[in-house]
Amino acid sequence: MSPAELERYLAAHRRTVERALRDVLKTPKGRPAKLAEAMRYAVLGPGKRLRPVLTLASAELVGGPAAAARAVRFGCALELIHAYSLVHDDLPAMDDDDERRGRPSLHKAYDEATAILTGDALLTEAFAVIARASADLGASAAATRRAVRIVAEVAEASGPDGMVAGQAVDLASEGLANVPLKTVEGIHRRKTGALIRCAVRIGAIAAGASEPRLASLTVYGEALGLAFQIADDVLDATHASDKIGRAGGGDAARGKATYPGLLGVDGARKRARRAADDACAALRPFGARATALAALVRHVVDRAA
Ligand code: GRG
Repeated sequence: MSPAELERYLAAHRRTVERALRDVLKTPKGRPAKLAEAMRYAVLGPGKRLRPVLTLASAELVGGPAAAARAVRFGCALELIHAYSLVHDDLPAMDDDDERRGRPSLHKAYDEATAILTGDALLTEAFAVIARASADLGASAAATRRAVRIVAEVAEASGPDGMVAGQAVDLASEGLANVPLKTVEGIHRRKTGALIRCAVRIGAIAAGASEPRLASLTVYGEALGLAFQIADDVLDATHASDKIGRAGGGDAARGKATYPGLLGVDGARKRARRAADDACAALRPFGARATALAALVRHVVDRAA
């Protein structure tokens, strides 16, 4: 798939996601107006929508366009969780960032209490979205098992053994000298990788993937998560000022261990390319139908080349 074709593919999938996100964030009667507005501010700002696009793409690969349509709201739930994590990550008690996605971070646009509550609301609402979307999978015993599995997958990826664990270890190792590569890998596997892996998996689960197909897509998701994080670190190390919404020069400037810091910029790029190769190899069972997912991981790595 050429870069232009990938761009068209991503744009079409992002449009589908944006429509679904707006629908998911419609304000029910009685919700406090400031909270509702802050939730929309957090989610609907200019993001890449990587996680819901992955859920859509994975469901489409396994079950075609109808399966993708049924999976989109599961992907939106992950985007709500991703947005919550960014809002809380920006708080003074965490990374203390004034900007996000090229705009004031939520606690700057509103206030700290609203930022905390908005994160809480987005995390909780994500599970309500999943519960509502589960009805689209049908009422059979198999469909119910898939829905319950999706709830568990999302909770595990985002909770105290997933993203929250990654964030906790990350904060604890800030400013420490000689953080080993293994620790850095563990931080990112849980902090960033778990949600990306989950995005791919829940799309496949919603579409009724066989266990071998799900295992292949899991390897893809893990390798993509690694490539994504390394590319992000390399972009920070090489041209931090070109990046939207990342103030302060990234993790290295905060005294955190990074892949370029540990492996050098060239070593980090090489490691990202190897991860992209692993991701593409995992797609082989799907043949030519997986070209978009293959092109996506190549694109992630090429951005940092
Ligand atoms: C507060 C529990 C808790 C967790 C926060 C993911 C995270 C954990 C913090 C984000 C820190 C960060 C900037 C990590 C670098 C990689 C990353 C996840 C970047 C942001 O994701 P993108 O690039 O963002 O998908 P957009 O804005 O495009 O959605």
